[in-house]
Amino acid sequence: MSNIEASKKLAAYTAVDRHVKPEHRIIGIGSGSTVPYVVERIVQQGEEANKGRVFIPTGFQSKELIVSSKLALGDVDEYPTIDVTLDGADEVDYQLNCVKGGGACHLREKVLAEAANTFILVADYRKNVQYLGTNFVQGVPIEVVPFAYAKVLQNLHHILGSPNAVLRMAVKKAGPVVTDNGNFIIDAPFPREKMLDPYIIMAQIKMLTGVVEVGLFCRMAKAAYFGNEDGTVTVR
Ligand code: ABF
Repeated sequence: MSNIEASKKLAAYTAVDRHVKPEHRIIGIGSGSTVPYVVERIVQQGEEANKGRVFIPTGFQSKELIVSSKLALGDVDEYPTIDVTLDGADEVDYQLNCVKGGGACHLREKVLAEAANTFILVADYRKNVQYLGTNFVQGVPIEVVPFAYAKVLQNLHHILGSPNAVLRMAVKKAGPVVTDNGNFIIDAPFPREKMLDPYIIMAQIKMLTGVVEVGLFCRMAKAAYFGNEDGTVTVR
């Protein structure tokens, strides 16, 4: 197992051990490559612990994960209050604001984060940054209704002062990426100064007509767990 993979596993296992408690019945399961370790650890809690629990997915990937792990599947429209949701992130800052949506699932991820009494982030050490946009985040993902994408791009260019926001294309540019909700994704890189208080830019983008959800999660997480290369875990 590579160092990065081991770091993801460490973060996920530690977060489950601390936050998925015997009394928790409704559990939100996020997306990405760290979350399978979350589910793996939950399964290790045993059949007795998982009897009567319902697991709510953020998208197709986590739905498959829940079903293949033989856990009970539910949906957020049936269970609008969740005990704890665990999810990955593309970057997390020191105030626990984060960028999500690399996997184009951030609308459902945000609904499950908001529905949760406790929202926990799990990630490897590369995601732990002082300011969003420090490492490899290519931009903030923005889910938009398809017919409005050109207008939203125009408005984003106006807000950003440069035409850097782009429509996310599927592999080999076969066409735009389409989300589980039938929408498109725009990736909008922001200048560093806009990320000092991401809440402001998040609110500004959410006001644009045609925008469904922004991949900035501000002041939502209770804690973030980062697995480090040396086998330690950083908790924020
Ligand atoms: C989801 O998966 C996303 O919101 C985020 O883009 C990504 C993180 O994935 P990984 O755990 O693979 O880094 O949580």
